[in-house]
Amino acid sequence: MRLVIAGAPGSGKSTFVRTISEIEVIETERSATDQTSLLKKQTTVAFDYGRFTFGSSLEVQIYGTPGQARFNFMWDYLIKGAHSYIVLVAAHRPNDFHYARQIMSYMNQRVGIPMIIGLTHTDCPGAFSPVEIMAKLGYMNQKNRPSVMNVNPNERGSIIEILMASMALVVERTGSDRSPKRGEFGQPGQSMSRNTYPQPKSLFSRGY
Ligand SMILES: Nc1nc2c(ncn2[C@@H]2O[C@H](COP(=O)(O)OP(=O)(O)O)[C@@H](O)[C@H]2O)c(=O)[nH]1
Ligand SMILES: [Mg+2]
Repeated sequence: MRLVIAGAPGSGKSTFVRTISEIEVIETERSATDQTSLLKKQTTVAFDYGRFTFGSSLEVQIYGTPGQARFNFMWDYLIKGAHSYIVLVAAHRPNDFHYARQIMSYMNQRVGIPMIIGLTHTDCPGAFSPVEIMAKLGYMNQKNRPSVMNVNPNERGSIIEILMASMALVVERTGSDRSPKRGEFGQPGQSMSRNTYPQPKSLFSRGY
């Protein structure tokens, strides 16, 4: 199964991949030269790649996207090969919520695969509650919204929980569309019924 981890710079994507991967992670970090350098020295420019195996049979390939929208051609490439994705949102950075929303919209316009919102930095001072964040992300209706979970990218156990939730959604979605063959996740990217919850309007049309 191929899983994409998206989110704003500093939300925890590279840490997520590094913590869980059982192979040496392929990282494409370079010195940040724009406003991201105020947040951290290094930023991902292509993707982070890691791998995790459940039991002996299910291999999850994990691709962390670059956070900055100017690399969104990579988002496009990665998401089209994915079975599901997780958008990390730093719970203590309300200024990033709008951007997270735009990332979700970008992805949802391209694929109809399961998504989970992973709230990171929930242990940090000033962290907003899940209910507040979902409202700020535009999901007012509790019954009609994507899955949301806390995740600490520095903790393996926490990552395994969200990986399992993500796989469960893929299996559920595949099962509701047609009879899945044992061990099969269906085609990445296009598959299946589109997410039904409301999505924010379009973004990054040009030069964001
Ligand atoms: N305390 C805390 N720190 C976190 C959490 N998630 C990520 N971090 C830290 O946030 C920093 C930025 O993470 P990084 O993986 O580089 O973010 P990326 O830009 O999304 O790849 C790192 O120092 C992480 O250890 C979290 O849930 N709690
Ligand atoms: Mg990174």
